Amino acid sequence: MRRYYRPLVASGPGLPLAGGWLTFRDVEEITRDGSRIIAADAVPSDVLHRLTAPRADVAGLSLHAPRIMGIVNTTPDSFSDGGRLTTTEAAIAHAHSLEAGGAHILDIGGESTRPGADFVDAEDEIARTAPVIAGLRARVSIDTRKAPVARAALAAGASILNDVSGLRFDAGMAPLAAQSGAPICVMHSTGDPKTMQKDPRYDNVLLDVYDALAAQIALAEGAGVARDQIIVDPGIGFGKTQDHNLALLRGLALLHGLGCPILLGASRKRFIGTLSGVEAADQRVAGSLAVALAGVAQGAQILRVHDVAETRQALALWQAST
Ligand code: HH2
Repeated sequence: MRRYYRPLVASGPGLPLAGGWLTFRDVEEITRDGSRIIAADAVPSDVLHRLTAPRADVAGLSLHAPRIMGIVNTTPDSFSDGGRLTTTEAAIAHAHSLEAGGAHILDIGGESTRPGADFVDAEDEIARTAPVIAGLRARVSIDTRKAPVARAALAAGASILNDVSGLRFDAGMAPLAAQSGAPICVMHSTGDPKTMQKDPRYDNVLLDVYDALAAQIALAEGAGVARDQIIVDPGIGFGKTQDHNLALLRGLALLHGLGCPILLGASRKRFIGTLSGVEAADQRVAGSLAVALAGVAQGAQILRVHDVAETRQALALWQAST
């Protein structure tokens, strides 16, 4: 039976977690039947290497400390900020304000992937995103499922690919990542945005997401993508109930066993509203910060957030006081 290894993270003496700011001495060895705690030196050496090795830089950005990815949605219908940035100028101005607030990466998206969102043609998505990217000098990622949109974004100056379908939507995405050498975020999702929230089911959400990401990493490597250029993301809210989201957050450190940096995107999402009783998405900042810090406390290297300056402040205090 397949065994999975979740490092029990700490901050004292121990082995470094992904070469970063946390350590671990013990590991939860998990099977689909149960789990037990074992010492780190009892973990198979290949897994232990993936759990401890420093991660490669992402587009020149070192991951020895948590990094902030600021969200720039050029869409009319994103769940929390849709319709605010429908001109190139407004999107560029917002991107500049996120940069000033401390964003290390700007994530530019031209198609909402919130539950129930409508499909956007590649030409429309390119028209929304490429001029914005061309107007920026920052480190930019393109949030798209479509290879033609990603290609146009790279030509306009983007250096990171962010695919919420985890390479399932467009077979051209992995070859594009391979040929361009751009790092790619492979996010876990099921179905598509129209239908993904209709009764999502898993045997064991944490282990199922781990296995699905491992399969997509293998697919990417098969297409020629270097493993150290792959970022993984559990896909909070994408084909997941509230319980699924919480199980993934609590068990997040398991994903370090994939040997790739972890990106966490929980900002302002519905479960934060549900658990806090706050309906308006732009009022969910405090809950978003709490989840972001919970992610960092499990070694997530990149936080995808709407509220960049607030996240930077929270991170600075978290780092100083732990
Ligand atoms: N979430 C959203 C979009 N892109 N990319 C990654 N890697 N991880 C995420 O969790 C993620 C993502 C959805 O959030 P948002 O962009 O705010 O909304 P919308 O899809 O409605 O534009």
